Amino acid sequence: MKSCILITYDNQDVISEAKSLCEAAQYNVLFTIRENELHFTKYGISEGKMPNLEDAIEKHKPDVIVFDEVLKPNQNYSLASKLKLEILDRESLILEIFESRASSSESKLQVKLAQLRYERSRAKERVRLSKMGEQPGFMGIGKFEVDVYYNDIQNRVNNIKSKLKKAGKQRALHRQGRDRLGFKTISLAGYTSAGKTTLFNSLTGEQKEKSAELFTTLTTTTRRLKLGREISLITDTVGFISKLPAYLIEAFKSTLEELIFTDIVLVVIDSLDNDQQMKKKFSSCYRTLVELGVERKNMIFLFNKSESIDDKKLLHIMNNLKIDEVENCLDISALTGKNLTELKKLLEHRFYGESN
Ligand SMILES: Nc1nc2c(ncn2[C@@H]2O[C@H](COP(=O)(O)OP(=O)(O)O)[C@@H](O)[C@H]2O)c(=O)[nH]1
Ligand SMILES: [Mg+2]
Repeated sequence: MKSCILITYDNQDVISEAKSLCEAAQYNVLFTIRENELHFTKYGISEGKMPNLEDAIEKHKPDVIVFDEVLKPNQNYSLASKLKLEILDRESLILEIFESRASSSESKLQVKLAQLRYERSRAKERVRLSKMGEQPGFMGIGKFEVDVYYNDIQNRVNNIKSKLKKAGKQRALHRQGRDRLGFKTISLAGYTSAGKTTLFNSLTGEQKEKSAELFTTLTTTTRRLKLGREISLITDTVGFISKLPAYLIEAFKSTLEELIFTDIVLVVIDSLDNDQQMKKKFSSCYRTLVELGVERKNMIFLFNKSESIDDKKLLHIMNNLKIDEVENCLDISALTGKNLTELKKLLEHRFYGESN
């Protein structure tokens, strides 16, 4: 795992999302710098805060800086040369996450397409900087015409788009391959920082991978989960991300889609969010799942972080989200373990019925 210093906004929800994103991209956050404003022309971060940042770098020696906002090429370049470190802005961090999660040929193409679009939106500016001598040796080619570079990206975009048209046809086949081993499968969905990974670890934590050869398809985000005497597979998916720019949505959906064709989707909800936020996150998450073809009856709604929440509050949350299938939801705490045994029982019952 690599390490980073995170620069983000001074807001608990934003910080917690940004940290979860870093974790999903396999960066250990050594230190967090909180700012009210990250749109300063030169570096994104204000020049006044630069000494604090440099001190933190000196002290923590991170591999990279994660900047939780979009940076223009000149800002990225200025900051990187000033700090002598690689800078990942919010969108390139998200792209890294998608890249690491994409496994079907279609989702790999979608991620590549998004990367090229990210690149394309910066192409002209980068070439301009390189011509001005502000970004010497850009791409190791030296000075060259903006059109050549831009057209090259455009050609690659077109090429991928035509490949995607063909890949679409393979989707159905891919889905069928999901249950190749005959195990029941579960996936975790929900917003970033709702507690999916914590739940994933709590549920699977103590279980050792004994018969590794049986589970060659397992990755770091899919593990086996024992339910009674049966074994199922559980997958931690890439979470829903706030403020996802339009050009990243297809890549997001395709990386999610290949994981979501499971017998059950556990929709993890952060019970500590306020009503409005919770409703907004839940509806966009629910809508996307339905769009991807997940049926409501195959979803189990989990009100996580509920260790200090009473029944009255719980009813209020269910009302707010218009969830009335009591048999399909559970208040849990991934952190304290509250109702995790009940969750396993619920899954066991769903999969194997009374006989087990
Ligand atoms: N209070 C409380 N915090 C939790 C619980 N589950 C997760 N968290 C915290 O929520 C944050 C995000 O959790 P994480 O599992 O990374 O979320 P993910 O982005 O959905 O995978 C972490 O700081 C967790 O410690 C819980 O049940 N109760
Ligand atoms: Mg996670």
